[in-house]
Amino acid sequence: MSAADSDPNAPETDWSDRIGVSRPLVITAARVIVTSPGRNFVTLKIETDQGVYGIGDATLNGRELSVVAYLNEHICPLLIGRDARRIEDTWQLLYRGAYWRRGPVTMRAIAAVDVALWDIKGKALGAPLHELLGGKSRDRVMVYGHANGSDIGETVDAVGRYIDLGYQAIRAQTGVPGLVNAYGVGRGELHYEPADASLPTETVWDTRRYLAHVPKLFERLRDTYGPEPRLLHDGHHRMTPLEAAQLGKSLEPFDLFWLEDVTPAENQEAFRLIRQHTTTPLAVGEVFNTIWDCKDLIQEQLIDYIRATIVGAGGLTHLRRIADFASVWGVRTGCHGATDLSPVTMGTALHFDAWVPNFGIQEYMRHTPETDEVFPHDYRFEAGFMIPGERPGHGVDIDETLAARFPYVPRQLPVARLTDGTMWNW
Ligand code: CS2
Ligand code: MG
Repeated sequence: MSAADSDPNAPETDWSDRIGVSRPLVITAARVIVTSPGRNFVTLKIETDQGVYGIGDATLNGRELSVVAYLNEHICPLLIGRDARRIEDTWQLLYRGAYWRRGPVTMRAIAAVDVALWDIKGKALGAPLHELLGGKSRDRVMVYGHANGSDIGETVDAVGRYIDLGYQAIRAQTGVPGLVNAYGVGRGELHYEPADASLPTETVWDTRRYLAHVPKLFERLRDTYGPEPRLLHDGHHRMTPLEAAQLGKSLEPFDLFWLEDVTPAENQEAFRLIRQHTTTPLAVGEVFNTIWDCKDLIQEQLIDYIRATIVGAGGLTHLRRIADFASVWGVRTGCHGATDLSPVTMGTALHFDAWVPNFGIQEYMRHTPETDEVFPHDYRFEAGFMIPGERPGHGVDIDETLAARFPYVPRQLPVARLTDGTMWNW
């Protein structure tokens, strides 16, 4: 939904004739806005003495308030008086200055600052971010949607609905016989929200049943829709390296676009074993927050797609570094784009996706209508692709009056135990 769609009278703020970057843009305020239009989002708004402001996403699903505290207590005071033009220097200050480097909380706080400063730079120059990055490498960005069902039949039908919506790439997840709630099987058609309770919901997992069942789903999908659709699947960290290798091998006949998060990737070496056994393309990285999490995976070509995101990996400044590093070894981008990443991240990611030469695909889980109202934007979906905006900056705003109507709601992600009670990976 574009800003004009949400409010046809929305002022087209043309900053280019007002500011430029020939003079300092002094940061006068840095405020954290928490809103929950259907799910929690954390947004940082940075204001400057020239009137131009920028916003960044700092949402960490299930741990939102930890980033709020990190920003309010340790970052925002540092920013006041700084020159907003100095994006790189600010990034280096917040990364090296933390001493306790890396981690999801720190890097999301840095990402929020980084994206807000890029937004300011774009507005000051009157340029959309893809122009600041080096211009477009493509006019539209291929995306994939999430189809799921409680059983194979339902999932096959859901994939058909996504094909009818124009998607050329679809992630398919299905219930597993004997398991009450398998990963990725949502409630309702479009808006799958895993953070479903104020304390973690306990789920039960059985990899053996899962490994026996998933190939049947993709066999049915290929029998039904043929070789054309790009099919994806998310293992969501559930397997041991050998189990992951078994799944990759069993899915080879069905020509997946990628198999994601097959095993917890703290152990980057695990992917050497998996790679020895299967040619199914591998994607990993939505939980990564710096290049150090994926350096070995990339330079040893153990993966095919890197899923690190704008909000998760320190913003545009760091994600650009990861993408350039990945391009040296032929690894493509495949940014995470779940509903728990705000439209600010989606808007910024689409500028990145339009520019990045080693683009792979962009995940696109639609936000709810109330979320789109709180975050007016100028990107749009069109027949399986997203069209990035042309407004200065990342093109996403926040309606603070509307945001205030949706107070924070405590929510946490589920946890998973094996059938014998062993705590496992959700
Ligand atoms: C999933 C995510 O979209 C994906 O690939 O792994 O939806 C993930 O479950 C959520 O982002 C967790 O908050
Ligand atoms: Mg995933």
